[in-house]
Amino acid sequence: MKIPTKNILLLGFCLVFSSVQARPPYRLQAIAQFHFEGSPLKKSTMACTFCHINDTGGAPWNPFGESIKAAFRANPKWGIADALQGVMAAMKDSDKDGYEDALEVFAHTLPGDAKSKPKEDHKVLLERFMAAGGPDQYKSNKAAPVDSSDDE
Ligand SMILES: [Ca+2]
Repeated sequence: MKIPTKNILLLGFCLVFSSVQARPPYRLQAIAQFHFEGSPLKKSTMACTFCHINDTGGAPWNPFGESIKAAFRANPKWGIADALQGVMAAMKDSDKDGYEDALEVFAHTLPGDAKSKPKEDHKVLLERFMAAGGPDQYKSNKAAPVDSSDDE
């Protein structure tokens, strides 16, 4: 059976269009896992620019979003909850503003935008962060899948 060209073009358009849409489930998971207060329906609770360059989501991603993407590439079996947990545990400073991503999540600044960073002294903030539970406070409520492959 021959598929009309216009149907192939429509399918291609749908695939491309769906891949550039913001991922509300990712945002909702981040809001819950990072303990952000407020309505998840409001961008003021967590802006798309938390991970994306543009406030409409989609490509390109900011350095923090790129860190999450890198976690997915390194751990193909991870879901978003595992990736968020892994990036927090890495204590990396994705936007290189002197504050680790997890500290910025704790302080509610943007971990992927060097122009947004905590006003609090790094040492003082780190002490408060560790007293609150450190990176473990952003652990997923779901267990990360175990890699059972034998290719070490
Ligand atoms: Ca930072």
